[in-house]
Amino acid sequence: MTSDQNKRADPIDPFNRSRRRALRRAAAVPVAALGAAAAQSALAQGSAAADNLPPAVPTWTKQPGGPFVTPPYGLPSPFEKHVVRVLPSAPNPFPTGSRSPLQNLHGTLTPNGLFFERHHAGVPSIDPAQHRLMIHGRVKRPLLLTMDELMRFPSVSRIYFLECSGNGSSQWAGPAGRTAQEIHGLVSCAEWTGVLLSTLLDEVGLEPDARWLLAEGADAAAMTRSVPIEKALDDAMIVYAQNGEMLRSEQGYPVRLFLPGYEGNMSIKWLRRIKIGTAPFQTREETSKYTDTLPDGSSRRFTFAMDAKSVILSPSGGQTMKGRGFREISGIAWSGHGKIRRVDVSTDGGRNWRTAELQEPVRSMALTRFRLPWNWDGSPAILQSRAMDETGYVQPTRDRLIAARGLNSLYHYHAIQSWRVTANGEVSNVHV
Ligand SMILES: Nc1nc2c(c(=O)[nH]1)N[C@H]1C(S)=C(S)[C@@H](COP(=O)(O)O)O[C@H]1N2
Ligand SMILES: [Mo]
Repeated sequence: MTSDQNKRADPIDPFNRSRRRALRRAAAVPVAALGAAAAQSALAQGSAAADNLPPAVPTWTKQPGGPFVTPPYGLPSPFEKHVVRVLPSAPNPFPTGSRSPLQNLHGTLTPNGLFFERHHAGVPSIDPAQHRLMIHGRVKRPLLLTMDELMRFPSVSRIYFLECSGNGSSQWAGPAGRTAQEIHGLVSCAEWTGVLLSTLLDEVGLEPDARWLLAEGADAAAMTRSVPIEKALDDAMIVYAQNGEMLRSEQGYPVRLFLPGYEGNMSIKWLRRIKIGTAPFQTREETSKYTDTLPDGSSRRFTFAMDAKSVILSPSGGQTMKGRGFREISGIAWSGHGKIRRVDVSTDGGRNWRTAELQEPVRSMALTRFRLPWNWDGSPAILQSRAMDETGYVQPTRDRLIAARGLNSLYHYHAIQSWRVTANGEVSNVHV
């Protein structure tokens, strides 16, 4: 087991010192020798690629690139074919969602083609010209908006994560799932563009007794949820674009509700109706679904904001670390209550912790990238990350989460994730 305590006892930062040593060693090896070694290993693997390694000029430099017939809508490099969303591991004749390949992503934004999906009745195909958004109920001037009309209102663009409250739910029962994608891939992050809901509510004029609103989707699930008026008037958005382009069909084209920080199911896709009322509407999704049964049998309801969570993505489950020495431990943290204030990382199963660096700018209710250099000495390790948000809330251990919530819950699992590293570098999902 690596001991971070020993490392801390060293007056000189052990990471910098050993890194300098590693760099000196690397510099001492002639470049040509490195090339020859790499070429030899490529040959040993039966590859004909030796001619493409330095100092040789690779084939792709010797001739012009392909003619300019890139598809009108660009695609990732064919060498990145493996980076795709996956369906849940249990076979399902009617798939209900797909997961983001978190461990293959960089930085904090999720490309639209890799954004996770969760559908209750499939993806409807909606002609924007025939779509309307109705706002009615306890208002002075009800509205029926075309997409063109909606897009004439002043717009905002903001970066937020979206997480399904069922993310990680398989972990309640035990260490199920292999990769970060399989276990935690129901979270993604994007720049959302649309109209603040408060702008539209200003337009319709709320009656003094307006307290809640109902949001309804135009899919076959007619998904409905109640939203408190405070959130609606605060940062709720009526979103039509994501990462610079119109919403993808699977994200709610042509328009969705977006409630920053709140559990994903409240951000109603394919939004067709907002009804203003005086009390919650008690829809199926907030009575039977999306509630958590506590140890005393009572139900936790209207949870709204997702609690602080983090997960190490590099290295993470299913990966194999190639060789000891320096690497970066890196992952994502987020909180539905605001900004991430700090992420601590342990390499010894939670005995010792070091504070990771947070990628700037740290945004409220957005994925936040954390990074920490690690000199892996080749011994077995248990990697963990622990997020703290600006309210002071600390991501709980699995034991603490279960002590507070019991084991009857399906949703809202956000305990510290542990990855076991074996001496041969294999990384797997464990509960400690
Ligand atoms: N109309 C409608 N809205 C919906 C859903 C749905 O099935 N129908 N699924 C909800 C759930 S459970 C989640 S987690 C998010 C997922 O959004 P995404 O598919 O854009 O990731 O949308 C929510 N909004
Ligand atoms: Mo969800």
